[in-house]
Amino acid sequence: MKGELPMISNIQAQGMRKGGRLLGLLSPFCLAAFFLCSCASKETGLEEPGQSAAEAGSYAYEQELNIIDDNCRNYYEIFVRSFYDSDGDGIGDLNGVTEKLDYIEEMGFNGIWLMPIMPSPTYHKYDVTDYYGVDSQYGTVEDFARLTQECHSRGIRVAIDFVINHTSSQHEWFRQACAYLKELPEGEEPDLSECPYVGYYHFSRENGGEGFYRVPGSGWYYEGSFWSEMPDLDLSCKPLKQELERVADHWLELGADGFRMDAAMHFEERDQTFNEETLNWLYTYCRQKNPDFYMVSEVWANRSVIADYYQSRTPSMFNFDAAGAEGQLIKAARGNLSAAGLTAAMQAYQEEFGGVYEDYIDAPFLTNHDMNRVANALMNDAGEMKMACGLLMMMNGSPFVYYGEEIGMASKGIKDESKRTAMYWSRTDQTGMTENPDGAEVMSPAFLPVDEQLEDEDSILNYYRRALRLRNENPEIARGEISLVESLCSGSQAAIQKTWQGSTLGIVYNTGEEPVEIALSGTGLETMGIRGYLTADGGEVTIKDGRLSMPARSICILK
Ligand SMILES: [Ca+2]
Ligand SMILES: [Ca+2]
Repeated sequence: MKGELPMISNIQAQGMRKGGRLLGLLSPFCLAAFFLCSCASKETGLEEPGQSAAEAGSYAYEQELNIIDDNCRNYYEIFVRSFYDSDGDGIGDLNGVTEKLDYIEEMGFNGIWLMPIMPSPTYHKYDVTDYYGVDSQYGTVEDFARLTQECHSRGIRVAIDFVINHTSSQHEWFRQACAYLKELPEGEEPDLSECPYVGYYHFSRENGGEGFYRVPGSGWYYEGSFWSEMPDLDLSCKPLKQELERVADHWLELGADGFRMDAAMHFEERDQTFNEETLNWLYTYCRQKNPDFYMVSEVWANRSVIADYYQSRTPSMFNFDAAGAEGQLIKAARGNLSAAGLTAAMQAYQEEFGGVYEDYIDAPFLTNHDMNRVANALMNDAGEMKMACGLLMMMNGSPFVYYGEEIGMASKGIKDESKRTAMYWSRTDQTGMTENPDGAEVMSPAFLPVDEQLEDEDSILNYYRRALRLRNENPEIARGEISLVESLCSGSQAAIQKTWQGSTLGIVYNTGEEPVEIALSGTGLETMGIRGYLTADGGEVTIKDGRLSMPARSICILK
């Protein structure tokens, strides 16, 4: 494919980039310039800013990696079905994930979240029929054990989706409970010693209204708050909790390092304290088995409710305030929220989440499997899409990247299937490419597949890689205490400092469409030098006489 792409000059490339698209922008000259530069800087050991214009797009600030082995990680969310197919049946599988670990590692991720892998009748598998197995479409528990082993040897931790608000209506527990209730004579109470599974769910003789369904052929009802085929579990039931502890043991023994807790605010619809206690119970249990155990929970709610859930004293809640087309990060990327507004939000998260639970680890993200993709929200504007990535990667905690966002995949319409389409690896090599979920609407991609973006220094993918690299070079980004540099926070400019273990760095933002020059004198940043930067147009950030020159849509790390 490389040979077929046109040779284009930097000037042409710059012009085309302004059009917002990245198709066919491979420039061997650019690549050569990049490698020459980084070699030169390594040899001299100097971090010399100010390359000539001919080297625009080059990057001479690469630092040593400094990856801390804790639970602040760079997570990659994988829908296994659509990721990589190892055996040619068109369905992605665990061995496919194992095969792509080089890719994941080289991107700079050191954690993966696997969407549900347990046996299930649905394509998304958010309704489990066996908590101890792996769905045969995805492989076996042995495949999972091999995957975690391979991950661990690369310093990657594995979180799995743990779906305990409900099971599948096909789960043996539910089937046995329904069969028992059907046979129960009118007026008689269920005997849990005869059928303990009746206690696992919310059965009642009363129709609870919306979200309740009749057990066919009986006078009993059950709660199914999401769907009739997803009966809700009763997580106050002691035998069920003991069973779920055995399930946790099972997955920890197979090498899982953490759980992503699905639907945590729905455990009991009107009892937040119960939900927090339930998270705390499972987390405490797993922590006893593995002191490094991680938990991140889905509480799809506003900032103050998310803050409340940190009362569970479990590590992470997904930051839904920052996420999605109307979340703080994407809004800031497209200019609907000022950079100053975003840094103020960052400080608010620190105060509000940290104020409830000191050891919280924020879990920011742009999109997930339930949301339209970044490309939709930003109308395929590559510059804004890179900006969104850069803003995410400067956040505290553990950022989560939904597979395919690093190449600017799009989703069409509102159907969930369309948000979960096949990872676009290549247009010439179909190896490992999966089929799309049935019913997915697919549109032709606006950006190149992985193999071609890897070759293009200015691709969205390489922007992600550089942004992840900055996190892996600078542990202060994930862990530092934030303080605003108030005098530089105005409109599309903002600056903060982050301090961790006595080490401070500055982060300066220009989210605007114009280059800016920022005077650092008197801000506390004036003694720092450029440590690294991200620019949407491939331009450079430079410092001269205490003035920082930043291209449009750029972020600079000072230290
Ligand atoms: Ca397969
Ligand atoms: Ca529930």
